[in-house]
Amino acid sequence: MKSGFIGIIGRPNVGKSTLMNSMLGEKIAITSAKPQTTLNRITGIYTDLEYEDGEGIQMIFLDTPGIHKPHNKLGTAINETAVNTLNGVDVIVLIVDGTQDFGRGDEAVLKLLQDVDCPCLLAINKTDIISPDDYLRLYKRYEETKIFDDIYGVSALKGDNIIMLRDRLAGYMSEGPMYYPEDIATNHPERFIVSEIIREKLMTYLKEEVPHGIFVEIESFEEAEDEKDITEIGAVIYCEKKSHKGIIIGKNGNKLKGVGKAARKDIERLIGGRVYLSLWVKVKENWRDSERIIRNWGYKDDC
Ligand SMILES: Nc1nc2c(ncn2[C@@H]2O[C@H](COP(=O)(O)OP(=O)(O)OP(=O)(O)O)[C@@H](O)[C@H]2O)c(=O)[nH]1
Ligand SMILES: [Mg+2]
Repeated sequence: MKSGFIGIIGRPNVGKSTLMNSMLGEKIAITSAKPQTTLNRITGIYTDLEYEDGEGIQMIFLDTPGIHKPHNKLGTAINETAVNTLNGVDVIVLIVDGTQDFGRGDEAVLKLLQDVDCPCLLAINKTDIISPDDYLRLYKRYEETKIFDDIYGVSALKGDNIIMLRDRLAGYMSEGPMYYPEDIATNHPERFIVSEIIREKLMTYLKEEVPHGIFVEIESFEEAEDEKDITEIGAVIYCEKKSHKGIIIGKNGNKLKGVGKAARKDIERLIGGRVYLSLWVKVKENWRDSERIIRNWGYKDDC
């Protein structure tokens, strides 16, 4: 059996989570059009027991928060999570957004990679919406750094070149144990994935500052006892300001109802059964600057 760990690294919103989901062929990590959607290291497990005439392979992808200039303690903590992932993996994939020119943020990420001694591949993402000229310009800029074993143009959204990239990554796996059972695609508890699904809908449906100050806590999770039964889930949405609470709930509670409905559909797909979802909204002022809350809520990477 071959196995190993792959770190997925890059600036916010470049498509890291979309890329991981695409390589897994399954949605594990939440995604949205807003930066800083991913706040934890998200594990995605790809197992193929038929690989190389039955030798088998298990690739463990680690999707990370976007590396950025932090403005609060949460930002500092999630940056650390991403940077810590550079160590202890077998190979790193740096993802860049092909629609964006090379800038200082990219320079900072390259600097981090220069100090890492594991192999790196580059994926220039969003090729479905970039011109060949822009692609070539970025390709040359990154090629001259000599950091990357190879550079791929991919579209995580459309699936272009994704299997090719995954096959190439498989080459970096080495003789090793099967870390997880073959039928699991992530090691995160169901409760965590459920809270992420709710956060994804809030990221999608809310504007500006509001979605970034949100944390979702699952308060109760009563699993259905049989197929006819319904799973009952209660979740609290914490936001940073009283005014945000009103925005989240919306006129006549319509916003929250919409979020609940969209989240419920995805949760039902995840657990394969009917779900009753109750959502409450509470205010915890400036929690993104509270060391204690960030640690308690699991955003501090202690590895
Ligand atoms: N057109 C296009 N859009 C893409 C592609 N890949 C991702 N996106 C979009 O880019 C946005 C960001 O995608 P995410 O996967 O959430 O990006 P991320 O790098 O994980 O972002 P953070 O977790 O915030 O760091 C979403 O709106 C995606 O649909 C792609 O190949 N083409
Ligand atoms: Mg992400």
